Amino acid sequence: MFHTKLDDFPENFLWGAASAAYQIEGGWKEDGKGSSIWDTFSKIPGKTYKGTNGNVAVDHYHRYKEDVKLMADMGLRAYRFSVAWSRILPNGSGEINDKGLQFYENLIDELRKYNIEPVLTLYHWDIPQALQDAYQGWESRQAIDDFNEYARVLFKRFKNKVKYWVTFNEQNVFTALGYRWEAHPPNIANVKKMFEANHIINLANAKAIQSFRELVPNGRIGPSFGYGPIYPFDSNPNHVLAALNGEEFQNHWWMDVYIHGKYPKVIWKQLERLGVTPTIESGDMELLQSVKPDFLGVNYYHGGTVRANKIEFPLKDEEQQLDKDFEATDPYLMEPKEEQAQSPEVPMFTNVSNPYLEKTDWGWEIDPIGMRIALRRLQSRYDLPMMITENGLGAFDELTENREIEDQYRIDYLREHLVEIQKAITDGVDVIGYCAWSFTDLLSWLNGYRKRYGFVYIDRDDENEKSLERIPKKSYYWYKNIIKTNGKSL
Ligand code: BGP
Repeated sequence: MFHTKLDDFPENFLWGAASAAYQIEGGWKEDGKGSSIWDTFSKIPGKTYKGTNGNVAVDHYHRYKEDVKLMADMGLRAYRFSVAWSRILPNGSGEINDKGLQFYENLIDELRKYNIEPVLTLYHWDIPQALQDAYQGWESRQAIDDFNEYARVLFKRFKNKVKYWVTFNEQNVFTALGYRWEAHPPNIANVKKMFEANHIINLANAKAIQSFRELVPNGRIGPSFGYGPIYPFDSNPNHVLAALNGEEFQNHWWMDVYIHGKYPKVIWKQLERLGVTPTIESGDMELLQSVKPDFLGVNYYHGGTVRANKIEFPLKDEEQQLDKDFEATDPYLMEPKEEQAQSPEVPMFTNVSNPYLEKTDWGWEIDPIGMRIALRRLQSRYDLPMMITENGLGAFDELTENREIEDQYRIDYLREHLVEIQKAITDGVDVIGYCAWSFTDLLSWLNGYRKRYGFVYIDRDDENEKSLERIPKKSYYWYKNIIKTNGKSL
């Protein structure tokens, strides 16, 4: 703290909540929807927790009016959701499915009826299976044109109804988990393919923003990046250098392209040494440099702590446990595993647990101050307005005998993060909104229905759809009051 009195949240601050199509909608084959890569991947035995999938999810497809009414009663000012590409273009390109468009139009109209600002995400990880089958999805440059075609359909239809648009959700996460760790579709472990696909997605992002400028001149568009600040394990300059490497590799590698249209040099050279740089064709860099987002979407859950690589700088005894804790718990491990790195080089950094931080039931570090650090770093490097497009706590929630949820732990988590956002605003950071993850409970990609994030409990579990009843949790009423007082009651 270097100031004692905090600024108020801006008057028009977008107090919101977020979701993604595959995680809430269900209706996976309804009204002409095609399959997405998640519809297929989740059916591969052993890939998701207890084989859970989004066939029914929390049935938002049929219950969106009830869900929006709950948002309205809460006073929500913004709702971030994603569109399932395979509802709009069941084959990925070509024939448009009007019923799919109509569903989103109905949802948007319902939101606007209650003055809830829609924040529309174009891509939250679910490319149509037809495009994966036809040309390996994001491995082919054809996906740039097909994504653009899909985006243009939505821009044209909703340009007068939606102001805020998100292009790609957590490109860093879905490329790493999908192409490197075989943990998401398309279920590949190949670093070279990861960087190739990633470059193609960068081009798709830029091309869609070009179309946006043409078709939605008054709208705002940006990517949502899964950002976590990287800390050095301690002040040993070797560890500080490792943290710099980590920040460049895990964050700037993506964000510098979004904002400046170029790849950071240090990482580019390292990838060259490893033989995994993406193929750059003529015109690529010009396309990347021709656009700039209007805002940065920031998904913040936690950062990471790193030390110099273990090969040149062996762990001290007291560091062994931190190392083990990390390996055991973090699902977003990005450091090359020896067998998968395909690298003769020593790693640029090694991830370790942070001894100062508590963890969630799923081993994610809880680091509210990291939110302020994230916002500060992003403001000073990129200088764009920011919207927190995700932040929240995944926990086991238990229904009491009175059918209530006493999720004080979630309230504490959200409150602490919001206080740090308020401090960042006081520091001088431009934050335009906050979308908690998530509005209702929903399907966690790999962790089933028992990892709950919502303000609203859904009566279902991993084995059974049960009643799908919506039950507002204690945190629902807490957030309602925060919104009503524009954050003054934090
Ligand atoms: C983000 C995703 C969300 C959501 C969240 C929580 O990475 O954008 O879709 O799932 O993480 O993750 P999990 O469901 O793994 O707990």
